[in-house]
This record gives sequence, structure tokens and C-alpha cells, in this order.
Amino acid sequence: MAENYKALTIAGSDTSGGAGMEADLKTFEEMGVYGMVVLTVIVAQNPKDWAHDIFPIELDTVKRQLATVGDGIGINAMKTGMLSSDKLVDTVEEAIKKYNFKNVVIDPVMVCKGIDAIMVPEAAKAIKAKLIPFADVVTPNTVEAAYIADMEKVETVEDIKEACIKINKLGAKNIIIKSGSRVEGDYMVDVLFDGKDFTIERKLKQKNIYNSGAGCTFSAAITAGLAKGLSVNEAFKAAQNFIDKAVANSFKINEFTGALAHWKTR
Ligand code: PXL
Repeated sequence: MAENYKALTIAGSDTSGGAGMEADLKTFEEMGVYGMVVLTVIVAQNPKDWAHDIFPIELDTVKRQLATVGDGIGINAMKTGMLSSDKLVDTVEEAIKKYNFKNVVIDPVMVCKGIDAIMVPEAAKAIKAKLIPFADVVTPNTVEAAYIADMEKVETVEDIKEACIKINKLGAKNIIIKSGSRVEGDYMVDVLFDGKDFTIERKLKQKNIYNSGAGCTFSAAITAGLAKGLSVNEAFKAAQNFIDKAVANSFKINEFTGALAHWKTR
């Protein structure tokens, strides 16, 4: 029998399908990994203005889902996504310890596309204190990296490197900061720091694309790579290839936003 790899996402549902656990599951599937979900919140968008409303799942329901996977199945790797309260973050921390989850990828979702204010400050504080120390890989964007590293701003490659070192000191083993479109200029950079060496990938910014859900997808692709037994460096490269194709083929879904084409590496 062929070996099967299992990955878990502890994340919210983006009803519109582009981000959150929808992006994670599509990515796991495309990368040949069996995906499972512990649902934390449901995000519904207002059809009139696309404002996001967040509906949390009961904490006990989250715990039951964690037991299903932790006690009932087992995993090769996991990631986190939207965790909208400090209690939820505590629950996830307890589960990582209790079920001894390995290959833990923390995507410290604190901001959504377009808005750079931290959504839920108590949850962000808890993610920094409780989850960053357990991370085999943490995948912040530059806004989240600035928050975690306690820096005023992260806007240049030098800032990114400084943030990586600071976040490593908090206990995260590997830090991957994706600049996306937030760093100035024609190029974007993805930086991996393993506590010793930096791997820096510079790419021309793609034009006329949508990148909603790109953060979730990138982090899910790294998780899938780790689930398959790749090293962090190999998983980083594989995730870049995956995200580049998905973004290059992104498409408009309505007057407000577009989505990635997760199937383009087939
Ligand atoms: O991209 C951040 C994100 C994560 N998770 C869910 C979301 C969003 C952004 O909309 O809806 C569920």
C-alpha cells in the first residue's frame, strides 16, 4: 500500500473559498496530502460591500474536533489559521502538547488583506506568547512579523532579517516571512531563517493578479511539504513553486475580489 500523508489545519472557513481552511484543503489536496480541518470560526462576507463578519465556533466544539484528529487519527503535520480569541489560542496550545503534534506550522493570522490593523489584540498577544514557542515554522507577513518581533515596522529586507532573528529568539525554529506586495519596489522577497542561515528568494512582483488567500495557501503548501517528509528548505521551495502558479492564474470572482487557481500545478 502506498504511504499516505495526513495534514491538519486548525483554521476558519472563508465562505467565499479563497482563504482560510478552503485554501488550506485545496492546497493539501493538490500537493498529494490528505487534509483534515478543525474549524475555529466562520467568516461570512456581506454581498453589498464585502465586509467580513466573524462567527466563532463554540470552544467545546473546537475541543471535540481536536480530539477526533488528535486521539482518533493522528497527523504528519499541522498548521494554524484564524484564531479569533485568546481562549481559542490556549486550547490550540494545549492540544499541540496533549496530542504531541509534530511539524507544527503557525500562520499567525492577525490581519486580513488590505487592512493592516491587528484584528483581535488579545488573540495576537496569545499567539505570540503561546504558539510561537512551539512553531517548527512560523509564516508571518510583514505586519504580523513587526507585531511579533516588537518592531515599529518591517518594510525592507534588512527589517525582515532583523524580525526573523527576533522571532527565532522567542522559540520558533524556522521563520518564513513573505513580503508579498507590502515591501516597496518591483520585487517581493521571501525569506527563510533557520536560526543560522538565511535563504532569500527575490521575485518580480506579478502584475494584474489577485492574491487574496496567498498567505494561507503558502503556509498550507509548506505544511503539506513537511507532512510528506521534506526538509523545511525543500518545503519552502516547493511552496514557492505552488504559490507562483496559483497566483499567476488567479481570477476575478466578483466586483470586490479574486481567487487563486490552486489546480495549476497539475
Ligand atoms: O487571509 C486571512 C484569512 C484567514 N482565514 C480566514 C479568512 C481570512 C481572510 O479573509 O477569511 C477564514
